[in-house]
Amino acid sequence: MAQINEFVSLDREGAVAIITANNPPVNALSHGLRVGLLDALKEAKVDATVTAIVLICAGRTFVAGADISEFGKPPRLPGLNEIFDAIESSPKPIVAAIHGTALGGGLELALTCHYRVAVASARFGLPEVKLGLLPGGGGTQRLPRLVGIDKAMAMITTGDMIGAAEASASGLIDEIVSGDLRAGAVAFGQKVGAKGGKPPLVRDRNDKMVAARANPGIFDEFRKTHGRRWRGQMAPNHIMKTLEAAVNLPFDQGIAEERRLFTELMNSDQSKAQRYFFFAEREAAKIPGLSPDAKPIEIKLCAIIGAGTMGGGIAMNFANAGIPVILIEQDQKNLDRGLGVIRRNYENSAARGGLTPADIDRRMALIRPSLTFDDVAQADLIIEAVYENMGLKKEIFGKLDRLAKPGAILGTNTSALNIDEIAAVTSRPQDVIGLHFFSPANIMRLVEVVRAEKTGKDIIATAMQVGKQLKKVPVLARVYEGFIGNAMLRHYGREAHFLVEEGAMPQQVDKALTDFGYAMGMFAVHDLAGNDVGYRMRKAAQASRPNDRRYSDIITLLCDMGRLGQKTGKGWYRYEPGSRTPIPDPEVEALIIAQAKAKGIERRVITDEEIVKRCVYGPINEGAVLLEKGIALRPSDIDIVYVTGYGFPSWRGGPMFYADTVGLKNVLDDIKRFHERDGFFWKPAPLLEQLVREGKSFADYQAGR
Ligand code: T1G
Repeated sequence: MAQINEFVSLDREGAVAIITANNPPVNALSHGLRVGLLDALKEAKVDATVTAIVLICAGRTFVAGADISEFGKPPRLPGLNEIFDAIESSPKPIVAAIHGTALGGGLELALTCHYRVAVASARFGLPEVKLGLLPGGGGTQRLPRLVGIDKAMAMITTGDMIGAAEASASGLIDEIVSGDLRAGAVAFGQKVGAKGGKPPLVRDRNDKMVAARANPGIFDEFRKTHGRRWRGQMAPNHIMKTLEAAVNLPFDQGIAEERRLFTELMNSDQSKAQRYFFFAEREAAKIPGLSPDAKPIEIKLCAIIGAGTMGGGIAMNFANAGIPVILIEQDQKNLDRGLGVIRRNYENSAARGGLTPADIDRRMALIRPSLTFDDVAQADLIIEAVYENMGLKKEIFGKLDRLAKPGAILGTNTSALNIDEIAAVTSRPQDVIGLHFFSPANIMRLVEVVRAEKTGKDIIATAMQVGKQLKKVPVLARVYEGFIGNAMLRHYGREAHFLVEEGAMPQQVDKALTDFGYAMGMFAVHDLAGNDVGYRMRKAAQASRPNDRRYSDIITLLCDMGRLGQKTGKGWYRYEPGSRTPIPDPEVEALIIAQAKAKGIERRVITDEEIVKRCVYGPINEGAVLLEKGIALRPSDIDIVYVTGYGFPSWRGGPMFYADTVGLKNVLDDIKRFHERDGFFWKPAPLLEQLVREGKSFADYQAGR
């Protein structure tokens, strides 16, 4: 075996040359790997004793794409296309041998090979759209030629992966290798090598393009069905243009169009934001100050107290990850209802093709229902998920302290209560931690991991690891009212309600926010969740709240009128029976105008710009406060929370990244303007003022930490 360079080796088995890429952790196509691949290809191609070449990767995965960390930097040759041309021009068949994930430039590399074989667990995808990009290495032109235009549209506009069985059925791969991948690929290489003749190129496959050309309406149809999800985003729309080019233009012209549109996206703010977000998600897992010997504890069994909406969703995450879980309730009725919801959720996923009946049975079998609280004694991790009541939570943690085994982690799913206070009722506060899941917990990716004052480092390390095991994005926070997300959300919500009193209507606020990129506006979300969420608390607070600040009571008045939202057919909007489409309602508009009059508020014309600024800058200002107080570790963590938990558009990077793109001075100037008008809620965060004084950004702040 010859070591071509640090990243590539060249080996032989009979007449088959084997090129092995080895660039941990995910064999990204970094410069060094590209150099090595090109040299190895050159060597194998000119060796007359070689009849076929196998391209395989060492480590846990095949190539997972171009090296994202090289984007935005001066390009270094050879580029990807030089490698692809070297492969396509080979007179000897080249077989890509795939395990793990063939993603982005990695799948494009495989698509330039003459054949593709894979192990059954391999997965395939072109996830560039998640980076605000499109496949820029020929993927938009080659993939549809193999799998057809419909599948290519679905795969590339979602960026979702497919498995080996689906890849084989759709013609993406030529063989699923059972047993050792290398041996299987070499055998395949020997077979095709012996055939002789010019190896087949994907670029020459036009049968599926001709078929698509016969149905020109497919693109608009696809846009009509999926376009709503792409609102405001450049990448999905550019992708559609490249796929139209794939069907309507000769291959090389299609490639030129792909390159043109790729370059546009690469230079766009949206892609910069989404590339920032990619690394921010990985950064969130790295906790400074957690010494290497803070060893995560292995969780073999979890127990969840409460089978309500949150408890049930959390239990599903553990079953999905293959971790047995005991689901504890007080009475059979609640337990049966909780299990029923879980099974229905799984059946809905199966109906969408996401699960097989066997998968459902396997996961349900991992969820052990129980009416015996003492069962917590067996668990390595216990998560309390009962409704928000401090007395009840203290009672439960008191019992846990007596019953849970030594070293068990005591987690609470509270979204608002003081975890130090909860921990204080136990003799082991170092084992208590907040695990704040978001509803629906089996879907939402965010988990706020809340360290209390005495939480041990190994408990924090374990909680972060469990979050990753559950395929969530765990973000560390400290105890504070609303932790990170809800602490920021209250500024967003407050301003939306005030804007409605001052002159806007719910539909104007919601449109301004969805145009900005939110999936749903504030008032539509209220109606979906129910305006009665927090009603009792609001009513109770009305009598005792200090009168040195402003409140909006419209949502409480709507509840008094029975306008609880979608569930009562009317809330901030009204809904036709069976429809979720919000319709502005004159009755609400009249209530709003009357409320403003009663409070002596003179309504005025409100611009969409003001709506966005007040609803977005409020959370930004609070974000700066959270950094000062050490509640959040870094600005990028705040961005992760707000994008994965609160619907902030990922193509704006998150509120803190967005603030940097607007310019902190501009943001501060507006906050000061709002402060002049409404002193109490808009005190500029000292950190924000300091950064502006120093001419720095949140990115500088993070880099300086
Ligand atoms: N480039 C650079 N670094 C990468 C990388 C990549 N493509 N993929 C992963 N990493 C780093 C990551 O930052 C982390 O680093 C470590 O690897 C482990 O990753 C021309 C333009 C493969 C499914 O979008 O989806 O090709 O934090 O923690 O959970 O068309 O990584 O340890 O320092 O995520 O096991 C397209 C991106 C690129 C795939 C593994 N490819 N990667 O998940 O590990 S654009 C992608 C992933 C492109 C071409 C275009 C996942 C994974 P660190 P990890 P994981």
